Amino acid sequence: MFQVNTIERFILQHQPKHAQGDFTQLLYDIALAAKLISHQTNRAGLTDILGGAGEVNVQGEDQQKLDVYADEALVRLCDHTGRLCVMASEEREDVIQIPEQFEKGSYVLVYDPLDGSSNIDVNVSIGTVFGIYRYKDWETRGRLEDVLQPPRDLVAAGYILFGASTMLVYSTGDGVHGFTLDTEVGEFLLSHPNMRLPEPPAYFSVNHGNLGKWSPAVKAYVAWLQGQADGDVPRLSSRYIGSLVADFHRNLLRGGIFAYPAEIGKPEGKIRLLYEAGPLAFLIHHAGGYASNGHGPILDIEPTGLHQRVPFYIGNRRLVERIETLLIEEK
Ligand code: P6P
Repeated sequence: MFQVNTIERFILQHQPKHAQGDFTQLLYDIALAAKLISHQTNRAGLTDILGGAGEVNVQGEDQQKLDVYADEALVRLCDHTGRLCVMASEEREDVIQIPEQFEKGSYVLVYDPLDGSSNIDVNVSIGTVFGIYRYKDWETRGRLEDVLQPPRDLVAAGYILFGASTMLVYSTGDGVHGFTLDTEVGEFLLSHPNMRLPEPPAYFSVNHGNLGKWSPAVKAYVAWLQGQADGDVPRLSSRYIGSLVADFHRNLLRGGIFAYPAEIGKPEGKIRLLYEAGPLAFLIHHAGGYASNGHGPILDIEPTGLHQRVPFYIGNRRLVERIETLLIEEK
């Protein structure tokens, strides 16, 4: 009999020792949200879910209707279960409190409900990124301090990729595992167990249109990635979709690096620490790779604000460490 491994069965078989039902159920809740968002995303051209929502979010970006839908889906599925004590979303200025009438739980959910949403209307893959922390202090749980934790303290992280198929990839620190949504039965089935970053890497992902905004060290780094500088870099192909989760996922499967460097006048770069760089840094760490802000591990950065941005380099360790060397030499 072939083994059908649903995400529910897999989570139960691999739940970390600290997890009781709550942690496992929280992952189910996220998987359910993924199914709801996938359903809307796949119909995006057929229903009135395309286009702008007519609002600007805390990032100053035009909110897409699917952004709002994905954000609402995660809040409504998670705010009353008694599993969370607080949430934080890319789409909302402040932390999301658990409504008074519900019990506060032990976990903190940080998420970008739909990263790359500017690509929705042109039918390019988009994604949700999430991270899960435990509370800091039981009596005071539910405060900003529970959210502003370094990514190294994550107990789980993952992403959902809405592409040719819908995939949910997550780690609780015991390997990185990928599930593909079987739309016929409405289940996420294990399709990519124990994902490891392959060597040698195949791709590098950076927006060359920003060349004029980079420091000399970053320009030298990108030239090195292009193989123009010296022979010790395997031939890398350039692939940049403009949707972080899609670029990350391809590089995780084929090996490579995604870079969103600091820019002259924008030293913090573009990618958000809490709900983009941090969870992906956790995942790449458990897949054998490395993520840096150009000076050190993303995992060790203590967040100072919900929407803090960081320069971001993530992928095969040797490719990432090169930028750290070049930036030290630039000083
Ligand atoms: P640029 C999407 O807005 C996003 O945050 C990531 O998904 C993506 O990698 C990046 O921005 C693209 O930014 O400036 O190259 O268009």
